[in-house]
Amino acid sequence: KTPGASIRTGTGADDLRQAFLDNLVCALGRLPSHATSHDHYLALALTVRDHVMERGVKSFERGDTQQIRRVAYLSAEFLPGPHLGNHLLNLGLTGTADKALDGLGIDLDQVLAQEQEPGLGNGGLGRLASCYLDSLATVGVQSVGYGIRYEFGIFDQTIRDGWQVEVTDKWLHGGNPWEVYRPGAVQEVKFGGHTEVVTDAAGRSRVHWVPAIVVRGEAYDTPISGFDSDTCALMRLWKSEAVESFDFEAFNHGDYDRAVEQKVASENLSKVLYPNDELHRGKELRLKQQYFFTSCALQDMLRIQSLRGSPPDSFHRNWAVQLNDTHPAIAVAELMRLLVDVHALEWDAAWSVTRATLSYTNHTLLPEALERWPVDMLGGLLPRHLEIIYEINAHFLDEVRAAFPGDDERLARLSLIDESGLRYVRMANLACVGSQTVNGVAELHSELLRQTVLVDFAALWPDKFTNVTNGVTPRRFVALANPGLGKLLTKTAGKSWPGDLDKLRKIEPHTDDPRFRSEWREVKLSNKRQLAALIAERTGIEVAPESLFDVQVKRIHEYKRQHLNLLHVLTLYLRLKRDPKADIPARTFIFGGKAAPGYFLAKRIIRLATAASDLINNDRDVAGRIKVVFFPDFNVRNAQSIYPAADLSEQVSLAGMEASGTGNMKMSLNGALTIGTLDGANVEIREAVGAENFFLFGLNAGEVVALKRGGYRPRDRYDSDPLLREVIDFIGSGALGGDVDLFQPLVANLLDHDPYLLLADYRGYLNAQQRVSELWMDPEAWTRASILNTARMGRFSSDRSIRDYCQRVWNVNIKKQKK
Ligand code: 26Y
Repeated sequence: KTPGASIRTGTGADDLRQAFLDNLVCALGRLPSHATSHDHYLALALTVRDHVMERGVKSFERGDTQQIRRVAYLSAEFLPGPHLGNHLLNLGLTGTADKALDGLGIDLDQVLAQEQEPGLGNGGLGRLASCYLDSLATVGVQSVGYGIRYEFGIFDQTIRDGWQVEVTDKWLHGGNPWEVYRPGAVQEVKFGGHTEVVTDAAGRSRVHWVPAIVVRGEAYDTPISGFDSDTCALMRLWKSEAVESFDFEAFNHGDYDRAVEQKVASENLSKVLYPNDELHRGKELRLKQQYFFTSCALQDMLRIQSLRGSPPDSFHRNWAVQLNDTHPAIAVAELMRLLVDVHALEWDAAWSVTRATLSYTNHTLLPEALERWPVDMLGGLLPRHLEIIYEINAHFLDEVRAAFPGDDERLARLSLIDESGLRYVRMANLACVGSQTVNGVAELHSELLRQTVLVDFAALWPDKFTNVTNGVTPRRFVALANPGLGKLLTKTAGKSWPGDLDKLRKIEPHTDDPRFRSEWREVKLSNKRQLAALIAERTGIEVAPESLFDVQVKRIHEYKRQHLNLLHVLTLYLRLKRDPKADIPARTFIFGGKAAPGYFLAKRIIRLATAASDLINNDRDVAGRIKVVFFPDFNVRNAQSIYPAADLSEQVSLAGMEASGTGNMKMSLNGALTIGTLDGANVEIREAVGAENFFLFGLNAGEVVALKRGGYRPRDRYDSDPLLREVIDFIGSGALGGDVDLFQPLVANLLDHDPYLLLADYRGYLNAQQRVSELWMDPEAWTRASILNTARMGRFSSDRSIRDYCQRVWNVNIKKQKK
């Protein structure tokens, strides 16, 4: 037993209470009689952290002997959500903590509510990274998630007069008890300057990079516990600091401004997360951020492996490095630089190591999201990397010429450099060339990748490509978020389901048991009551828990088509106005999601939702029939209240646009039925839960391409469909938001361009919504479908995704270490 461990990490309620009080007094310097709820949170967090740390330390020791190859997940974004409740769940300490605090008259829920979540990501990609760390720890794989410790994460969203207003996120202001600063893991990262050829001691020519600037990277570690597991994952985030606090030369000459300039510039690197997703802009600071954390991560891995006594040329045996999209794709050139320039490997040897180490996950087909950096910008910031990229490209294009002689167009398409106009470095091409494996995030997406964006790479290296369908952690998104359902599942399927989600199948035989069905409905209704209370608190809107909760929560994006959902809402409204007796079941439409601050149309879509909300909720004619809510500040914490209360999950993106989606999985897993297109993982969800338990509509990806190719004319749809005409005219009429001009840009966009084919899918969507209403009016049939959704979603646990990665991509054996 580790000395001292029993005092701080005892697992009885009395131990926990004592440790909690000790932390309150000794670590925080607070008298119990004067402590606030936030103090209680910090004290409990420190207490729980001790438990997690103890496991972490032991698992790292063990890892050295049991698992040679570790996984490094490089991601510019992580969205872990609040830690405390999740750790308690993973450690099996929730009840104990509740009891320990209860003995002091403290309410655990109130303590949990104090935590500020780290919003270090935009949406799906960042949340996926956090689900994967959770699963890596749970299935027992040694891993590190490398990223950036943004001082300001994604903005908090408030709604003022119906508009999104961004408020700075200050997640570190109350202190962050989860992270541990690692002075021993500091790294230096160079920028700018020039390169020189020098002769080393052995008489070999080497390239020496003389930088203009050096920045310090400081490591902050956050342990990520696994469910019922002795393994801990590590989230290691880098904070940038100036190497010297001041430029003393400038300072001594009285040039104070210039003296602090450098310090400020260095610290700016990890200052703020860019709030755009799916839109690449060539912002230099973003490239600096990407290189900064990627370089810190790779240097750190080399350091760790040298501590293990392993030479640089066996890097690939020690590390499997996953690139979460192209954001860390500069890793290809950086690893080459470190191996060739710093560790003196020959080019070819270094290239073999690099290619055996790295793998690349693509998360998007949208052309506007593909990262390309102007050659001049990249060369100015990273002169040595540009040289390396050119050299990689030269070797690569030779290979292409050999495979496809005389095909210059193919050469131009494959090249790492886009030379069609201004010259750009294509990061997806760089990632493909430097990787062992390339994967998409759902079957359809991986297929479309091979057919479109990466078609030439797929022709060259068909075996490099694979699919790993995304997954979500059932710990946070079922057990923690939906304890009522969790209890029912445990009672019916046994207690192992959170770590073995296929066990959910065991509830299927109970589908036709009336008692089970009524318990199922009771759980859902209770979740809806809780959400209704939260909605009232946050928006002042009263909603009926018995109504159908129709939910669309995700980033606001045209391709995700929140405005298609709104067309349906308004069509229903107009129908109810015309025909007050219409047989339409009561519905509550719930929207949530942030818009990128500079995304004009996305902000108008939010405004349309809030305008619909104002109009409909205050119209007595439709009282008790439909309500519309825009739930402000959709984040991980709020998601945990919303998913469990969803009856209907809106997954209505235009087919071929959503790489996977993961909210679709979270809602179906919590018993929602999906209305959706054949897009992303919807396709696989529908296969899993059964077509009869899924409301399908819309064009498929092939039909989308054909329609666009044939010259799509949205105005024809408008002209020929009276219902569509009525609702579009209504939006443009000024009846919503009280201003005729307000939604003109949206209306004009739909009538003249409609790039995401809303008008083409409108009718199919209405029909599918009609089927939703009909099924809802048969509660037994609805409940049956709801149960089957949960029962058959086991495949979508992120544990399965991680096992797939281990097998298909990382070549890591899973030796589950049971406690
Ligand atoms: C280039 C930069 C501006 C950028 C920043 C963030 C580009 C993209 C992103 C984030 C993308 C993202 O979240 N993609 C989503 O990844 C999920 C996980 O794989 C998918 O489920 C989802 O379909 C996809 O949109």
